[in-house]
Amino acid sequence: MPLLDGSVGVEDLVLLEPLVEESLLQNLQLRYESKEIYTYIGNVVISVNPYQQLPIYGPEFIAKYRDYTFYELKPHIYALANVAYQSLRDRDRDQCILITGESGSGKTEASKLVMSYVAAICGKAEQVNSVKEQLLQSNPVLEAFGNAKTIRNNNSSRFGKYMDIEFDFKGSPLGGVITNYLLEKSRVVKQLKGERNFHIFYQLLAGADAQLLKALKLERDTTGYAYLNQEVSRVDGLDDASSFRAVQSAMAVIGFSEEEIQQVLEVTSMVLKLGNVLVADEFQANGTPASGIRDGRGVREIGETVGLNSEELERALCSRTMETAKEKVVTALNVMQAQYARDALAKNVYSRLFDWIVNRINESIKVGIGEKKKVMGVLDIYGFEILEDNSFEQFVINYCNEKLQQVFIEMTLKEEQEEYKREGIPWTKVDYFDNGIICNLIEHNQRGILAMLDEECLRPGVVSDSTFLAKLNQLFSKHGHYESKVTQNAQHQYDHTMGLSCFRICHYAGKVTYNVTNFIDKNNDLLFRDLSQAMWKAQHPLLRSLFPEGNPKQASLKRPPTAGAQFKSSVAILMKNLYSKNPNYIRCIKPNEHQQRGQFSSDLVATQARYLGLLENVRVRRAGYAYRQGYGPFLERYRLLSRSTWPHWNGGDREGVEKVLGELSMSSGELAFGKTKIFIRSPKTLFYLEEQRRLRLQQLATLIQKIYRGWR
Ligand code: AOV
Ligand code: MG
Repeated sequence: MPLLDGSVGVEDLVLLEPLVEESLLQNLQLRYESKEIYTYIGNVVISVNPYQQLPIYGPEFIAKYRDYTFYELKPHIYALANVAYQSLRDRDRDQCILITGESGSGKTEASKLVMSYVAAICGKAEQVNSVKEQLLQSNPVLEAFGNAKTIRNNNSSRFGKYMDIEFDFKGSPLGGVITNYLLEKSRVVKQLKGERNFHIFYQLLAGADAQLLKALKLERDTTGYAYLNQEVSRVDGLDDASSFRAVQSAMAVIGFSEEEIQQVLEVTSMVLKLGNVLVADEFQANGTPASGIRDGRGVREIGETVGLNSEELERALCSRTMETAKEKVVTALNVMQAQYARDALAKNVYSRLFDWIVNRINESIKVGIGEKKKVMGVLDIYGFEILEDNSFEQFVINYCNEKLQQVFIEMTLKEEQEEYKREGIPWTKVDYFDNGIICNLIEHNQRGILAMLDEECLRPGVVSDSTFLAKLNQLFSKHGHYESKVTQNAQHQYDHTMGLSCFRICHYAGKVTYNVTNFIDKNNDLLFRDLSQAMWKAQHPLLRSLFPEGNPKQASLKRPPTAGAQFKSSVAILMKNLYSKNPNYIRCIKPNEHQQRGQFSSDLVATQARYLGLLENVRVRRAGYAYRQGYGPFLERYRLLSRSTWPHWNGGDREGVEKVLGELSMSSGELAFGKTKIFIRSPKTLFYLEEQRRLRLQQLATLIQKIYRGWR
């Protein structure tokens, strides 16, 4: 129970004195500088990204953590994974592990540590090993297609991921289910300065052998591809060619057939080639501007790769058919519109391919219906985001985090309450900030921002981002967590940082200003029907299956749900899932903006500590009793403080603890004796106990020395 090693700060922030932001940051920094990257808040693990390989992982450490209870060793993700797994196996409680933090803070690495720990300690049979392999090998595949180099992280996940790992009643893994959220598909066609497209494109070009490249009609050089040559192409520390081979073999382990792998690569190369399809000005017979494909080669090659008539594809890219009940009208697109259509197609094909890959993995790892399962869910999802320019994506990501914060507070409180109940200790109510009002502002079925956005998207007549904003301003002018230029003007507050096309939400983690430009378009997320119908006509079985709505027989006039509505419903499903499980939290923190080891920027960490609600977490955790420990381990540590229990004690653990604490004359409200644990209200009392223990150990050492000298 090394909770209070003075040299590296407290191992549990619940014991922090005084409890203020400054001391919290100092404590994290002190620990970080001593390479102690993990710190607890009760059973929550805070992890500060070390940006270096620390010698604290692998079989030796796994073996250690497996044999000890939570507080007996230094804080570690392994300790959390161990508690979660044991509680799942022995107490039959489904678990979820929620990993949050901003980009580059170490979430994905943490999720892999959890998975590898659990894989190492659960089940040993041959058949179980192949399940484990499949589960673990899903990571390189999803990372190849869903991760990219960004300015924040060389291996940034551009999608959210929730994975249920399912076990049998003995705790051996059976399989799992992966759910993915909101792939950042805009990256396929455009990357920010210093960033790359998704890894797989570079991996494919670098790693495919000459034969495969030829079959896919690709060139090795990335600079020939419009979607790849915008920014950087190489990343220090990433070996694209060997990653490609790893991805191929991972897909095979998971159970993709050779044809399936080939088809996935064909669709991937189709996306690359779409970027090179040049759209140029043309004129219709009547002189109105239109568009045409300047260099037919790209379109022809795409046609050959995926079995699609190239004229059909060209027509779909350059014109649009409007259907009414009575007639069909074909209009030519101008260059801008045709380029937009081309990029929209590339983004759509890629994101649907990604969904297909996730589904395909699920098919391999799924567990038979009817088998009774125990479940451990692992959530690795984007943290709260405040960028310089925040758009629809940040809006939904922050909404998701708002929901997760709600789960977090409610479940932490509930867990506390349940523990008190289990232990037979009276519960005192805890005050906390309830962010339900912000969640409501966004998600309310009739009057929430998402509902307003949908209403605008579906409303006939002229709709635009500004009519949407006007609607919000009207509806929420008095809402305590909503601001805009208009509502500010009404209140005679002038804030020059906010543009006219913006609204601001006061999230639990801070204020974020969103620019409504493109909200309507991104929420609509519509692909021209001409394009989906063309894709459906492809001979390529995989590509074709990605566009079921292109089948004219199935095409209904009903539009698919909007991006916002889809996200909201998947968040709702996720929340329901999380509420049904016992939560375990890993809160990841990025220590600096440079992906550098050893640098700790207090300001940066302070912001994240606020977004993660760490202080609130500590406050809730110690609102009642800051510290609790089973009678056995507690007695073991402190029994040397009482003559009744030292050097020998033959009674029960609880009686022993009563003896020790009884002799130290503490105020009565300070302690509570639960059924299996002792509860201590303030950290000061624990420090006092530790100090007494230290003095006593000194005394004993001197005594032993004296005896030893006497003997000589
Ligand atoms: P993220 O998942 O939180 O970002 P990652 O887990 O990808 O962040 O971590 C970013 C990088 O930090 C990794 O590629 C490693 O180089 C390093 N790193 C993280 N954790 C550790 C660790 N425990 N030990 C050593 N190095 C580590 V994002 O997906 O960007 O939201 O979008
Ligand atoms: Mg990640």
